Amino acid sequence: MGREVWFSEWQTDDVKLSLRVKAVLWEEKTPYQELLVVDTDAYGRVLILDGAIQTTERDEFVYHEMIAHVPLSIHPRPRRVAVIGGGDGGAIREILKHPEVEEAHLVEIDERVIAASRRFFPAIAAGLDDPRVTIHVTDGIRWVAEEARDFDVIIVDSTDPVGPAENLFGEPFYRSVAAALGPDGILVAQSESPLLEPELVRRVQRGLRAVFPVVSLYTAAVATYPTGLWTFGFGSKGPRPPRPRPDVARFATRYWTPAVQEAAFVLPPMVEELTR
Ligand code: AG3
Repeated sequence: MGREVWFSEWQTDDVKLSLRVKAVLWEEKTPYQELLVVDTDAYGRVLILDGAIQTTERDEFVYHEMIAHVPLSIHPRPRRVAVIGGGDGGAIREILKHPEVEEAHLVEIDERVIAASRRFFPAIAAGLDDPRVTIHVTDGIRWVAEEARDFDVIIVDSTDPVGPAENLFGEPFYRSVAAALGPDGILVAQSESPLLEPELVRRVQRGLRAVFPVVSLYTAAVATYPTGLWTFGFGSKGPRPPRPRPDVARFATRYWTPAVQEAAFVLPPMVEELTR
């Protein structure tokens, strides 16, 4: 019998998600984290950082479409957009579908994530060479505080709130993001599973409320993330969710549509209570 190799993400001490591995494509200890790329039958190629699944070929579109199109379709004219984290390039690829976008900045602390994505996930990294894109390999907290001004949309596509991303989940960072946004500016930040991390979801909502006049939350179903139900915090200086503006461009998507977006802001009580 052939040998079976499995990758398991320990989602909690008591729960793991295991994928049978066809091949280990890359393994590296970067200055910031353990980076692993495996190929699987179930989800295609999978990018894993410090043991946590970030991106799979089969379901990445859900998360990347929802983190990008929601703020970009609500902002009246998103010309300057930044992604904090998101070194795989998936959010950038979606942002570039909006013809209003003139500049898309990727601010990734770990250059090795970008390199691995270019090499093993060319379809996800595809947008990174677009002339509208500028890549900044630096600490997102420092970049937002010192270099970012007059952005229309800032997207926080971070890892879990442990390790390098820890300080991306809190009021001080959101304050600094607000200062880097123009008058109609919108911040969207991935905010983890409401079933597994209710206190984190609450903390993000509280932090956003302390800074932004318009605050909300929406969900999406991401198969390979813990519990499958994922949240995104939404903070805005003016534009209100959930509706996309009527003139939003048409482009191909597999999860996001204007109707899905509106529905994504309708919250089950167990999620709604985390926004109060
Ligand atoms: N960033 C969110 C990943 C969180 C997943 N957590 C986990 N598997 N424990 C994804 C980056 C994709 N651009």
